[in-house]
Amino acid sequence: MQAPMHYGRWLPPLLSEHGSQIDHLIDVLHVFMGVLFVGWGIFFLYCLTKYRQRPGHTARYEPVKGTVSKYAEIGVGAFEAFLLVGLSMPVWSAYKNDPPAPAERFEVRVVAEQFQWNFHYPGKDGKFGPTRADLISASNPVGLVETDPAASDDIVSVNEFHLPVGRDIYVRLTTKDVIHSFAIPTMRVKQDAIPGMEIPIWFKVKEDAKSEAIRERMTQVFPMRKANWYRLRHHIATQDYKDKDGQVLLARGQDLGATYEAGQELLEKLEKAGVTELSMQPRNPLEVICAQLCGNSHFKMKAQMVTHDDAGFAAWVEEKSKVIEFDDF
Ligand SMILES: [Cu+2]
Repeated sequence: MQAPMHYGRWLPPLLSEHGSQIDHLIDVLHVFMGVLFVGWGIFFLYCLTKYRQRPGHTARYEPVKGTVSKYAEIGVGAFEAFLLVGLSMPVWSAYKNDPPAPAERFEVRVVAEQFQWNFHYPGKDGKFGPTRADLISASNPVGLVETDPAASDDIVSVNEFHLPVGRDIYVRLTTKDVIHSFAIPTMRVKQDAIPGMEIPIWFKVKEDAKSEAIRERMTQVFPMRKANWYRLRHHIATQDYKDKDGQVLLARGQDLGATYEAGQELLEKLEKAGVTELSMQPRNPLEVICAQLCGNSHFKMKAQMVTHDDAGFAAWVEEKSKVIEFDDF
């Protein structure tokens, strides 16, 4: 049994190989900004009281010639230069100058649109079928040329991003309409998607970060008085909850229902049946979000991310490739 995991109050769990240096940078920046905020705040309050208007005091209009503030400014400037040149640039260059080799990486095309994420996989042959803008439709969201042999086993998945763990993932990112931003908080991945451009971004999901394992590690026990539908609507039960006659009210793997009313009703029943706490886990702990305010439904531009081991991923590819072939006939 691995240690429990939760989103916490600071950064979300880190599930990619490259992310620890980025986290370190974020930590250092926050501490520095905190020091500046408190320091300047104290100075501001000091000035407000010391130089407030009162009888017998007149304002002077020449600039102040204080040495303390001059050295403080120089110190802040120097430290900011260090943050940029000493910390940020090395992290950035280590990451950005070293894309995984074409022979080793696993490529996925990601096409953003208002308001969904389309994922295009090459399928079992490892070759992407060609795409054309004029073929784009509701049933063919990336405009795949379905008659092309390379396209026959391609997989197009809408709002579901399946990936193998422990492999170099190389995302080729573009968008059909406006600028979006491809963001996976748990992977420390964020990249703008620009119309007319294909921008690569790469990362590696940690070996132990399979969706299933993460879900188990995120199991949480909620006391009944803290349970409500809004809080738990994306959670599933980890065990059966029964009433006094032994009838199952909430089965293992199920959620509290699709609506607030249904959920609250179920919670009342559970409470009446003597349930005092609920053991729940997120249905899907990983997601892709859009980090660019891209229109009125930006908030729901989300994809579920599902991470598999190699065998699980191969099984998914097998299953999905079949569906496409079936559709073609
Ligand atoms: Cu968007």
